[in-house]
Amino acid sequence: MTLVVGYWSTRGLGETIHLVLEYLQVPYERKTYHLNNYEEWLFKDKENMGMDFPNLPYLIDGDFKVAQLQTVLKYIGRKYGLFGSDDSKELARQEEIMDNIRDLRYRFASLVNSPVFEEDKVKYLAALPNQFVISIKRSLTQYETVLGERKYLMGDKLFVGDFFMWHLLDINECLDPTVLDDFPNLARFKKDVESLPQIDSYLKSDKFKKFPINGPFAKFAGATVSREINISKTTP
Ligand SMILES: N[C@@H](CCC(=O)N[C@@H](CS)C(=O)NCC(=O)O)C(=O)O
Repeated sequence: MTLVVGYWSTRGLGETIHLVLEYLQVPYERKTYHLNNYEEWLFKDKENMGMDFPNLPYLIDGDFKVAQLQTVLKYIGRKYGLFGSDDSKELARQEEIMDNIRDLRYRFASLVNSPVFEEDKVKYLAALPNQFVISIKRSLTQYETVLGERKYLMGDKLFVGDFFMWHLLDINECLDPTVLDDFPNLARFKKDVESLPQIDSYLKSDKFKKFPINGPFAKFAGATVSREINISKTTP
């Protein structure tokens, strides 16, 4: 059964799911909602797909439909051996990493949508101790330490969180190509993930689009739309 991943025509939150499925070489299709025709999602599929909590990204696996990035990644991970453990402490470590990366992803989203983007970008990229709310670098320091001698975030074995982290690092490098300069372990980790044969060929293929990363209202790497977006509209 071919899986279906639904998402906007941006890298956004959908890309990590693509990366995991490309690594696994699991057949999947993309249902891409183009921002120029956002009504297809908002006023058609969202209401009619029979999902309990319709959102983007979503995954369809046969008659099972589910949304929420973390949930989708864990579902795929459990199904194909890239998430989960019989050891509740190891499982909690996997969950902790996933939740933490999600927080960092939201921090990136807050930055790129900030009305004072340039000002906030300076704080985001500063490694000052009093910038914990907004700075990415202090959080990257934690990952640098966790990686230490480990090849991947949980050790020698890949898990879905590694792909989530790769994507987070990649979009931050798009924002500032020097962001990993002080983090040799993270830079090595990023290269290791992109050197996996399946990921290497995916990143070189036409399927992978580095940009746009964000929606049309973002101040950085946002999608270009050729028409007005009026999301207050309530009827098709
Ligand atoms: N917590 C959700 C957030 C999903 C979300 O905000 N999706 C945005 C795109 S990044 C969207 O446009 N959703 C479509 C909708 O709200 O109908 C997740 O992690 O999947």
